[in-house]
Amino acid sequence: MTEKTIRIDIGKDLFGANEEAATENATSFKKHGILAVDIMGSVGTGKTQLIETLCERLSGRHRILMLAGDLATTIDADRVASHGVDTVQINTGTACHLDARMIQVALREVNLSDYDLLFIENVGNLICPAGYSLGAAKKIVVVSVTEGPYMIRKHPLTIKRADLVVINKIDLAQALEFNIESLEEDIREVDSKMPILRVSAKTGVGIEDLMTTLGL
Ligand SMILES: Nc1nc2c(ncn2[C@@H]2O[C@H](COP(=O)(O)OP(=O)(O)OP(=O)(O)O)[C@@H](O)[C@H]2O)c(=O)[nH]1
Ligand SMILES: [Mg+2]
Repeated sequence: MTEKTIRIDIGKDLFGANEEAATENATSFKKHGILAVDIMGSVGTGKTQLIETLCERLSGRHRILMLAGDLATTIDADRVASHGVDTVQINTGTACHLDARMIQVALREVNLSDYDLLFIENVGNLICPAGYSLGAAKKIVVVSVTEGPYMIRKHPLTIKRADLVVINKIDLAQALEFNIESLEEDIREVDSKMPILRVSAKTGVGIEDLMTTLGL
């Protein structure tokens, strides 16, 4: 009897298939003139609030669609829809991230010619979404001053994959005695060239800079 061991690199296959779908998405967004922005970050850092504030400022100028990634609810999609923005909810069930195929399924019934700006709110955590490209032209990581001082050092991979890091809730920094400079140093330690913006999605501070950085 001969015994043969075949090593299957599931990670490579899974990520390879996702990369293919992500490339298809990117091609489709480009063809339709859509800027797609993937917004990642831990639970409660203000991803939805940031999208709401951006939509308030941009809905007169841009035709916006929002895809909300959430395990179980439509809460975030409903919040954004209350600003008159079209939304599609993706409930991932047990999956801790969106992937490129989920985006394809979610957009199946959507006429992409109706939009030029797509905000994708990824599932709230700083770990899983980093491994899965969605085909978005910009990946933003939202961190905030309420998560404690070590979140960058503990999650360098997500930061490495980002195009921009937004430090949100700066209106609370003083009350929490939060050292923003030290957080920015941690980000630069991971990527010395990473663009960083200080923002309060609640008060609107820094939102104009964010729009400029995104070319909106
Ligand atoms: N003070 C202050 N509160 C904020 C700011 N941004 C968001 N919040 C509040 O923080 C809480 C969480 O905000 P969300 O926008 O729901 O956070 P999220 O990242 O979308 O959360 P999940 O979707 O659950 O991962 C809400 O109560 C917001 O009102 C900010 O800039 N300043
Ligand atoms: Mg949210």
